[in-house]
Amino acid sequence: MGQNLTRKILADHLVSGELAPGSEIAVRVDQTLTQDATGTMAYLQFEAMGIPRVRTKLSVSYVDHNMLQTGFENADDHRFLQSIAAKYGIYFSRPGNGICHQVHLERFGVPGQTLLGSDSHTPTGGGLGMIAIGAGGLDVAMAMGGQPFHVTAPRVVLVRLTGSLPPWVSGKDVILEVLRRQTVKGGLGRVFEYGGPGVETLSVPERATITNMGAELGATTSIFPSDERTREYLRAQKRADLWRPLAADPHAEYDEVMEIDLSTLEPLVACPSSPDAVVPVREAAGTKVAQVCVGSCTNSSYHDLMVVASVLKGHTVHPGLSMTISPGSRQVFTMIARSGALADLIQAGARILESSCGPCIGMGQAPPTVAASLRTFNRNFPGRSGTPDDLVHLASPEVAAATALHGVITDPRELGEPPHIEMPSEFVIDDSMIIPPSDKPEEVEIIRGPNIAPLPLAEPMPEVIRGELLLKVGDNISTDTILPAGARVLPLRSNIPAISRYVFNYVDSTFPERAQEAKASMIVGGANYGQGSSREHAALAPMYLGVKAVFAKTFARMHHTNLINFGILPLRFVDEADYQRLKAGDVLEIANVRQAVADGSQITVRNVTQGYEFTARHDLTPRQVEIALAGGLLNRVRSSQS
Ligand code: MIC
Ligand code: SF4
Repeated sequence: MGQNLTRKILADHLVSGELAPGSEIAVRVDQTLTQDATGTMAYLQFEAMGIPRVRTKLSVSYVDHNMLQTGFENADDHRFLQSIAAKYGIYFSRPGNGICHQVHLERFGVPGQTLLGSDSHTPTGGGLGMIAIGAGGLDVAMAMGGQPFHVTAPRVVLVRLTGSLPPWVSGKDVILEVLRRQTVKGGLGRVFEYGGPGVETLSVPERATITNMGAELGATTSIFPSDERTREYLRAQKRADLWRPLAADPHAEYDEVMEIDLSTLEPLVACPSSPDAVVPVREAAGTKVAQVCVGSCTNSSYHDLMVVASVLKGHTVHPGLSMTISPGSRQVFTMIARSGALADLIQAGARILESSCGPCIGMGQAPPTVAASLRTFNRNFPGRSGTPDDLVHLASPEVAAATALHGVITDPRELGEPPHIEMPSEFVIDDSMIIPPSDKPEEVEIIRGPNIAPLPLAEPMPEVIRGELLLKVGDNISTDTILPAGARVLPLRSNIPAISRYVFNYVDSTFPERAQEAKASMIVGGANYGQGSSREHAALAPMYLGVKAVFAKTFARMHHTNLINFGILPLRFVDEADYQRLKAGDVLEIANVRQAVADGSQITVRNVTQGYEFTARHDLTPRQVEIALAGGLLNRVRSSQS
């Protein structure tokens, strides 16, 4: 049997471990990326390591999330990031240059290399044949310091594509179909590798839309082969020299296979408030919409915006809604401007925003109360838009354009002939907004604004964990629920004491105060706890408030690692019935916890309030056990240095 592509690239980068699904492997990291909302922490952590220059082949720091400057915080953080980049050997993509994943695809991604990014949508790079994985900032800092990345060797799922997409159906519909079938929990521990004859019908930006939103499956990553279409894209980016063909061997072995006949797909939409609540657009058609937003790292390529502009040309967006456009990069922005498409969009009444994440992360454009918003983005978790009880739908640029014209969710196939948009044979190349690192690092001073607070550290794990169960939540709780983003909260990403006041803000605004009073506390979640973003703040801030352990039916990959990295013990129920029995307010105790964690995976927990015991288990690898005992990865690194 031949090898699949995922295994080949992982084997090429394997530092230790065995490529058997479920076991821990350490993988060499070629490239890293950070964005500003997770980057400040990552660089503070990198600085603390005392390493003079990054040890990767390439590291890039982007500014794309914290773009609204309603106070000094974000602007100060941008200057901090710029000075850090200059000093430590990192390329700096200035605010205005675009969304990290879009720009990285255009200017830096290399087929066959590994990329670790402090953002969950880093798998966008899989569209170019990279193994591109999202992780917490601390893991990325370690990778910049030359350490390998530790991850569970994944099961590899072949998504076998046949046929070609019908008119008005695009890459977004492919990934929405995968989400419909697999759900937001379906990707745990898996890599989705696309193959089959349908692959060559998809351009790199379409592939990148698919791998990008593979993050919503909870997958480790997603990847496409590197073929003639990849070469064509890299040539158009004047980077053809970096191309190399990469594919699975014939008759390669996979752990699972799913088939998608592209020609049978139709326009799809994810309904509020989960990316897997997918139905055909025709079923949601007629829903009144107050807002249409085009952009985000999922759908803001040149092709995406040209489709929207062609549909809107000569019309005005429906009076019942407000429409926004955020181009994915300065390259895309420049090209739609030069082609005249930007004028068509402006003329149609679309509100043109800067090239950044913008409304996707609640940085402005919160929709009105109890009104549907249709977005080309990747997430519609409750409240993420900035409006509590929001009704966010996710769909393709084609559906967004049709909806913007009609004021109600509209199947674009009703519009007649689709526009024909060619992939440019040459993109506009101008890297002048990417600042290379300084060649005199000793002369660079780090600029630190007052928003940057010292990083709190957890205590080593005590002998006994005893605390009140402060909150019980259900399945699929995302990090947007644990620690919201948005214009008010995001500027506090460099200040853990300040941001911790927003932990579980929309679920229980008394949580931070109660947690601080309790000194030691616990949380209970259902399945897929902590899905969504890579933000380690969703672990750091609860740790700062005194949370010692989280019980759940299952955990999402990145949040599980982040909890361990920041000294909170993640525990799973052995018998899920124990989830039912626990009540908020119960006091729980784990005696001899250090010994128990070190000795095996079974942990006995006493419910002091209700007077019974139950068994929980941890899924920590021996390396993670050491980290947990030390009270987090930073403590462990420090103790190994001293
Ligand atoms: C997101 O889409 O939720 C973010 C904002 O990009 C996060 C990172 C963050 O919280 O800073 C992600 O996806 O990892
Ligand atoms: Fe930015 Fe949204 Fe993409 Fe996250 S998902 S990186 S907030 S555009």
